[in-house]
Amino acid sequence: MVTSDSHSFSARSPRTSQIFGILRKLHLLFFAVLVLFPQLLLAQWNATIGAQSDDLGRQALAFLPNEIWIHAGESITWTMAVNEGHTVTFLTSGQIRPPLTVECPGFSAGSASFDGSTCVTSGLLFQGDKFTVVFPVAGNFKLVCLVHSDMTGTIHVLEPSQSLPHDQAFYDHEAQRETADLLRVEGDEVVNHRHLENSVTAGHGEIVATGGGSDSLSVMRFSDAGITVHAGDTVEWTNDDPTAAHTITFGPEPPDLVNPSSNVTVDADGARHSVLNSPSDALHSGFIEAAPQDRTGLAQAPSGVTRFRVTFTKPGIYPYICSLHDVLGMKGNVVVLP
Ligand SMILES: [Cu+2]
Repeated sequence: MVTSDSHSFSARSPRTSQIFGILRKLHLLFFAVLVLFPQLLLAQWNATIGAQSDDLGRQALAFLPNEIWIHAGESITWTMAVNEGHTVTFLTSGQIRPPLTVECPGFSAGSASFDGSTCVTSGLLFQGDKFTVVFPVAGNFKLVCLVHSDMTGTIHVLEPSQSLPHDQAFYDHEAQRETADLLRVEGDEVVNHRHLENSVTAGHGEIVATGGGSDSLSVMRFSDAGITVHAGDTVEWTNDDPTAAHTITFGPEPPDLVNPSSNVTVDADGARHSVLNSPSDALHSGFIEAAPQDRTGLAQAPSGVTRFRVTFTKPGIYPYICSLHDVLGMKGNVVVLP
């Protein structure tokens, strides 16, 4: 082969040699450019936000996957796959987590750059939205969603001289595996395991840990969405989700979703309680949710208000919704017989 190549080179016309000479120079120039501007070799990575069942009731609140290794200067594009809203947020080390309405403060549209010195967040993203973050410097950065506290991840940004453990195909497969794990079907409906006769489970969920952070699953459904009782009975709703808030809302949604309407009182055991006399009456539970996770070094959080009771005095059909998740189909009726 060597002999043959040498022969063919020596046999070229001056014009052919000239072309080959230019190509060799371009070849060298190409490598010189890559040495001087290594970002031209940089990869663009992709990940997904959220997964959901066909009926929208099971929501995987997760970055899929939630741990990615990349090189400094590279970027990751997250694509939203679900109807539930999420954010892509990188806070600075030690930063107090801001309310969603305050954003980071401020938010970036479409893309941002994060080096650990200034927080970065997307706005509230919905199905089909994309958000790209460039990571110019090496470091290990925590990724969070400002809406869901147990939806976190880690981006490991390595120096270009270090090798990366995985390729995009691995992350695509990992995202599929985590999605299947979170959405695995244990029955379509929320299981009602209350001891009281007239009880409804108002959503349930679980938190799943990975090496990169936490994923969570929320089932956005009422367990017995057509419960039948008699006039004078009391129905009790309990939120079994470790992280998601829900509401029980009769009539129009009030402007303030967090707090209960003025016709709600508090029972001795801390559960909220009200009386409905007509299907046309308005009533709002406020957020029914578990207490946040306690942590050493932080003030103990008060117990969560996880229960709401309504006493029905008159027969009728009383439709209600979760004002946060009715768009996902979280609705029910209480049928009150005489
Ligand atoms: Cu809800």
